[in-house]
Amino acid sequence: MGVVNVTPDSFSDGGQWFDTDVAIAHARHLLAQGADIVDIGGESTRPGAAPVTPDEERVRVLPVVRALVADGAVVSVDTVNATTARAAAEAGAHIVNDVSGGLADPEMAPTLARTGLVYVIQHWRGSPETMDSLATYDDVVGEVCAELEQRVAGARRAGVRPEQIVVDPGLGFAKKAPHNWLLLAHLDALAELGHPVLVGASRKRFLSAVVPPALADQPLARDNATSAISALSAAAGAWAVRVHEVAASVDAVRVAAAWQGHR
Ligand code: PMM
Repeated sequence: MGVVNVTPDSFSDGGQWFDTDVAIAHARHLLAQGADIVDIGGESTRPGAAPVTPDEERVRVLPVVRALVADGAVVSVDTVNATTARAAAEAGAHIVNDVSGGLADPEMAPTLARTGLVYVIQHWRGSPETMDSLATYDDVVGEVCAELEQRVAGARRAGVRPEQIVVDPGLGFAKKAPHNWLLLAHLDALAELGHPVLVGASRKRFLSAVVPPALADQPLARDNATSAISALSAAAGAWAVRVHEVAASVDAVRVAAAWQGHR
């Protein structure tokens, strides 16, 4: 899953793809590099990012979604807003990627039940403003699994079918570095929830621990580490990895598949 942030202020690629035509060209580039899905987002979830109204979010993402759907691409929309999810479905999108797992907008799950799209339920706590203060766990793997199970149960009560649901541990969302590593090392526990697992580690701050110290503050310097995580996630059975730099992760996932195929 290749990331296209149509935002002026994402932490990892702030502003690079904000123009509609540039965003469409970037998504096409990621698909040409081997992405199976492109994930189009119009709102940065970085703490302190300027809030975006759902109206503005739709102005940003819908033209990009329409162009890529017309190309025949599999399109995901990264949104916490049900109105944007519904408009994206009408524009032909295939997946709604909700980093709040339905907590931000009570209309999200009913909307997904009606549209029937694939629904990525990500774990988070609080909101982008408060999540850092909520990153306290006795047993991060057990608590994230239990909280995701609650989100999934809520979606099911609203009528979402089990085969629509993908779960995501939400690396960096109310998680400190050790929490992210523990969740990665226990992806099998997430898989036991019975849904495909999406992993979004790309360029996140916790990866700065494994890059040379002089590059620690540069998100783009985390791409090699990201592709290593892609290989390990694929080997652990993940359904998809959400990444900014697609080419290396495509190779990494293929390496994992070849490796597993020879066991
Ligand atoms: N991370 C970000 C945004 N959306 N969606 C899912 N499903 N999982 C993630 O880990 C995730 C996400 C934040 O990263 P970005 O601002 O670079 O897109």
